[in-house]
Amino acid sequence: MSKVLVYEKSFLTTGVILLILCLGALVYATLAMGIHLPGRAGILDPARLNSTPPFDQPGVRQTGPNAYEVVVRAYAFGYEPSEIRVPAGAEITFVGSSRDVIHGFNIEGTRINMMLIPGQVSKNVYTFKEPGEHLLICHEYCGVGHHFMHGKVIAE
Ligand SMILES: [Cu+2]
Repeated sequence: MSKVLVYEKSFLTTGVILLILCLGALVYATLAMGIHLPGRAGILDPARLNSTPPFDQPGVRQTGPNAYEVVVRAYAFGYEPSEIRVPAGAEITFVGSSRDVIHGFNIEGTRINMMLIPGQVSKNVYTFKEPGEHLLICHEYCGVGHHFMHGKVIAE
């Protein structure tokens, strides 16, 4: 066998092994670790966001013994509520939507990173292990006031 054929064979083998490893990682992440792309948690009329439950009452509410729901409305250029206080160690479900344009919902230092899309409900669950203050920022360019759009999440 010529040297070129040996190289070609080893490149092909490496390629196939890498493909199988990547596919395996994908299947493992999906089935064993439960990692999924965030799906649509619901749809609504963005013009009536302020009167559609649960967005008619933005804020933090207890939903179980150690579970809380945080309902957030985004608008140009802010969040309602802009200061969110949640207990550390509890399971927090963030539910958000926008009434005008696409906004971001990124809590610094956590894996909470959602898009708040008009007409859609975004949902994400997180537990703050330690008490602390986190910056909440919009990471989707939403207009001239985008860089002023922020809030605060305080785990206590
Ligand atoms: Cu923005």
